[in-house]
Amino acid sequence: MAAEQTYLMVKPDGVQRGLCGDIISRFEKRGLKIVAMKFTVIKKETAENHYGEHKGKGFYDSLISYITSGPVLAMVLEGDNAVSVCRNMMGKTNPQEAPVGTIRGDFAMVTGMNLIHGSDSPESAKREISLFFRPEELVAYKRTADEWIYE
Ligand code: D4T
Repeated sequence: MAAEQTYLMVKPDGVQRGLCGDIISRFEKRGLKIVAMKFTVIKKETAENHYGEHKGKGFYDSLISYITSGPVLAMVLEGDNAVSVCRNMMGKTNPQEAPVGTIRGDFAMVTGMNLIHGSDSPESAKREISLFFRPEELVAYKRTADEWIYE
């Protein structure tokens, strides 16, 4: 098992709808390991940094006001190929195209309220983790269940 870390975030709609528990539970049950977690309201400048690649697009302003509109649950999860495993569990950006069984496919209806963010590559994960967490906030520990999750 090559441990990879990814950045996940339950967005303000997920928090307001009381879906944090359901979402965390899916990742835990799958076998992802929780390394860090933080409940916070994102500052505008952090949001602009996080979504910098979308600056200038038609949905950019509403994206920034949505993501800063209330608390989010930010987390770092670890596991074998964690980035792609978590992206597959989230489903497509447009929830109407996300298969049933994925988080967006089960709980969301439109792209502008798609519940969850997940890093799209290991490089993005590193950048996003350092944007939202200080190094000492990532907790290193041995999880005994790993013996029953990985061969
Ligand atoms: P995030 O980054 O939030 O996990 O979403 P994705 O990785 O799945 O998708 P993305 O980067 O392409 O989009 C970021 C964010 O912008 C919103 N969005 C996107 C939107 O409101 N309208 C749009 O047309 C697109 C493409 C949703 C997610």
